[in-house]
Amino acid sequence: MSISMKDEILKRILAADGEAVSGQELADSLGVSRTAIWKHMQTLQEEGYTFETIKKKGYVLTGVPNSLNPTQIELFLNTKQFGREIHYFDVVDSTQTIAHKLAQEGAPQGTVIIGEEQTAGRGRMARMWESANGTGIWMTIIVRPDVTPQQASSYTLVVAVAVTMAIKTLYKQVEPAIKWPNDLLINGKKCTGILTEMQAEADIVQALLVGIGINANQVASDFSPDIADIATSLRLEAGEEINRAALVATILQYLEQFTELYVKEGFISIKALWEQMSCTIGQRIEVTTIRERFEGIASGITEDGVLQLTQDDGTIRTIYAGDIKII
Ligand code: BTX
Repeated sequence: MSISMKDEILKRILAADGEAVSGQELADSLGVSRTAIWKHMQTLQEEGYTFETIKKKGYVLTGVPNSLNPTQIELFLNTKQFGREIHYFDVVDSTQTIAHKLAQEGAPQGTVIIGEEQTAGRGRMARMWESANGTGIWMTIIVRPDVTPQQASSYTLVVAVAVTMAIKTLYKQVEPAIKWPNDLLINGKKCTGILTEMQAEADIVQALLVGIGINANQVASDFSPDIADIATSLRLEAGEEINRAALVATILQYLEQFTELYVKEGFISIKALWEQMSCTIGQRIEVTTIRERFEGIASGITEDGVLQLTQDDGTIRTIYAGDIKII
């Protein structure tokens, strides 16, 4: 991704880590006029960055906006491929839609699409995903694993483990639990949803479009009445403002690491971690699929990430897709 002049200036000021950066030196090293630097500084201020200007020394950064601007994410990013190309928008209908298009055009593995706001954020089965402006993380990652379409169905579980690890690493005070297949709950309320869509041909996965929606900085009154009772945010649970850029970078790092493992060794390599983090196994659950509704004990998960349910008469059923309710 080519980096704009404004972002280059920002990177240099951020890298100075609290030391003053001279406007003249910026102008000289970037080969632009002093006035051009000043104009970019004005734009950065409009975006929410704050600076102190120290006479004869230059600019000192005093505050950053809580934004998902790629430059912010890059500061925390420690990956080879994931997040090295980021498409960042103020408002999108759905990051999934943009990801589908970019994947068809050949975007490389690890490409990330982020919207500060989604007007038509979606969950599974055409359900809506509430994605208000600037409070959450609404992103899609394009992944191109060398697996068959059948194997790819367990990838959502890999993503759930990566997001849980990232949250636990940065916010030790919260305990996210994975509710099969794609929710992260904290204290029983939904904080994250994952939607994995696929572009495939017969036996080949062209791309997985991994949509991750995380409620980060919402307060209770930010949720609509529809989800107020079932949703929570990391901020509400952790008791502190969430640095969304740091969280995105940490998720990408875990996701890259687990994806490599998954492609090499299959879901089996992540199964034990998933089981540790799951709040589903051992519970009595009600399963709703497109066709029917039934209940039993969630007794385990297979090496392919398929849920096993033991019914009251002892028969075991395998659940490939559906919604579950812990009862
Ligand atoms: P899901 O079908 O499991 O969950 C959808 C359900 O979750 C809704 O019917 C509603 O009850 C509830 N819900 C809606 N919004 C929220 C919210 N913000 N917090 C908690 N609960 C909510 C889950 O689907 C998958 C969601 C993926 C969202 C990402 S965001 C980036 C990407 N782009 C996009 O359009 N979708 C994905």
